[in-house]
Amino acid sequence: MARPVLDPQLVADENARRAADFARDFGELGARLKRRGLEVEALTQRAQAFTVAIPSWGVGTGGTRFGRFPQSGEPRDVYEKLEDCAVVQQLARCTPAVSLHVPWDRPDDPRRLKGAAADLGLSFDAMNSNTFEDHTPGQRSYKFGSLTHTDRAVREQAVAQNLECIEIGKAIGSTALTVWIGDGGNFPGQLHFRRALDRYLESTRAICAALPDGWKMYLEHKLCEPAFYSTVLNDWGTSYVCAKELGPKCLCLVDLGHHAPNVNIESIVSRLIQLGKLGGFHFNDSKYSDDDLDSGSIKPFQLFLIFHELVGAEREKVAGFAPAYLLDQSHNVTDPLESLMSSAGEVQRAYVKASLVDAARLAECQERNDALLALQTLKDAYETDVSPLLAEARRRAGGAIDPVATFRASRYRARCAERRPAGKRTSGGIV
Ligand code: AOS
Ligand code: ZN
Ligand code: ZN
Repeated sequence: MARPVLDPQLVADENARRAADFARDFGELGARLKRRGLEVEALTQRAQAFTVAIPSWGVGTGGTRFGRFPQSGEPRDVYEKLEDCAVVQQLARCTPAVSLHVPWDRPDDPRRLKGAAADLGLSFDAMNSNTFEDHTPGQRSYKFGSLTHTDRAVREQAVAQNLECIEIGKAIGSTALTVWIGDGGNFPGQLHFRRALDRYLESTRAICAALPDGWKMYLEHKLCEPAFYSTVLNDWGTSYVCAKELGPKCLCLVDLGHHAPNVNIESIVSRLIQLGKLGGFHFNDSKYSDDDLDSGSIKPFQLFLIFHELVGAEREKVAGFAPAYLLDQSHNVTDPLESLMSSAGEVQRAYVKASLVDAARLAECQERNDALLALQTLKDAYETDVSPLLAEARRRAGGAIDPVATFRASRYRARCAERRPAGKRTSGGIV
């Protein structure tokens, strides 16, 4: 049994206050869905089965290069981060796993960390290596790259860091490694594009060779930042070519903020599914670039269309299709726990809404080239408010009908501020 961080009675009381209105809303949604031939019970069970992981770096306040505004009561170490993740899971009930970032959250005793997580009812998702900044005094610098650096010794150091991640991951029960590098150039001519990619392949091949059986390695491409002229793994096509070259353990990871403006991400997702190389997602939202805003806050229809591709692949039982889902956001102006709870709900919402699509009718529209009715078919699903169904999925699992309101009622952050005095510098979110 997981040790609850918040008093379960408080959650029950908050739910009881909302019970009457909620029951009416859930009943009405059930009736509406039934008229369309959809079963609310089956959909609620689908919602309950859906999960998205939380990044260990997401529970600290994030920032930009112009600064960070920490709030009181932030977690000061990886154990307090786990406690915060457990609060998100207790209320949202679709975030049972944590994705660990090394060295930001390097555990001194991985087995103890695994035990602490299990005590809170949490497990570990993909490991994340960090070779995009210098963190250990005396180590070789990543200023001009890591896995693709011109200096072999720097590349070897970066490979070794990834191997350390795998070792920690083995001890805490993870089965995947996500590799994102900041390697690239700020000036035309700075990098020899082909040689840099050759070095990337050489380094990632060495990492791949160390993956235990049953493990996956996810390659995360990114168009720009911190390098602003070119990056080595710049787009999904390059990522696909590398993943194919590296073999079956290696797959592509799509971070929604890592593409050129207006790129059709859902079509990229469908390509990777078709090519058998879709490994997973970093969910967030953006207006301009890698803004790392809350999922579903800017382009919820895009998120729905991405899930339309994912649910379609699930429905059609595409071989080997089992993508990993993670939130990758920077919470600069909100309480990170509130953002994580509501973002997890938005991703789950997109999944459930995509499950409402009348696939047979859509296929017919596509055959007849009926563009207008095809869009209408998608919109029928997208415009259905499934909020009561999501709330029911949480309630049944012991979570909150309204997670953010319940979190505020718990005064968790204020209580953390008392027991987590500032002083010790905490590693925040993404800065
Ligand atoms: C960077 O832009 C990538 O999205 C990374 O996946 C992630 O944000 C990072 O590993 C956390 O620092
Ligand atoms: Zn990412
Ligand atoms: Zn990013």
